[in-house]
Amino acid sequence: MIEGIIFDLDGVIVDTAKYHFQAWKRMAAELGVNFTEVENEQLKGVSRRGSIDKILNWGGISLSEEEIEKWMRIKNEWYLEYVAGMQPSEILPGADRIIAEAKSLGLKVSLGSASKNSRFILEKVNLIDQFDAIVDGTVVSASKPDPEVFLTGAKQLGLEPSKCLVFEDAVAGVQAANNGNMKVIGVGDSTILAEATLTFPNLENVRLKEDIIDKI
Ligand code: B16
Ligand code: MG
Repeated sequence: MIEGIIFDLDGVIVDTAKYHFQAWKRMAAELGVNFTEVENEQLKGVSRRGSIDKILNWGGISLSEEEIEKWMRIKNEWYLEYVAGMQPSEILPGADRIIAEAKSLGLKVSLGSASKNSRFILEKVNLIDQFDAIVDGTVVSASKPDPEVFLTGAKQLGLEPSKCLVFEDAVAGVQAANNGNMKVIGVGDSTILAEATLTFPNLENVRLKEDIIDKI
């Protein structure tokens, strides 16, 4: 029986990937590297450090540890400028309704995100008060597909992992949930997220109880 829900942030609750893309593209341009939307897709769910390592690798660039730290800081400053104007209207269709449905069913709700900016973003879209726990890149060190972020979420909710259900849009996130012995709802392309328990292209018309909990 499911007693808790753990939501990924980017790609499930909000589309921050487009803001990450703008900021990484700006950094890549300064470094004389072309960075494409196709490449950006591969950064979903990947940590900030993991992302810069990939971009530099694709661009054939090698930087000192100090330079890498500097560019991560600058990229994040740009990213924070872009997300500063986010509004509740940017919540992806159905995400807020599913969170509300979970709470009305008496389920606990946690965030499970790689982002170090998750609290800022949840405040911007007015959802921060809906979460019983927020587990993000500021509290965990291992990246998805390591299950640490979701196992920490289950622990903070006081639940066994097997009683938690994860919502994820990234392959590595789906694998992280499976590695943590949790059922997982893939949000996106069912062929890409084939390892998920169930997938939906988006959450717009999905009902938590009838379409998910009663079926898994
Ligand atoms: P930050 P998620 C992830 O969020 C993003 O998908 C990924 O593109 C980003 O690099 C990562 O957060 C770290 O974000 O730079 O804000 O710490 O999908 O795990 O919610
Ligand atoms: Mg995501």
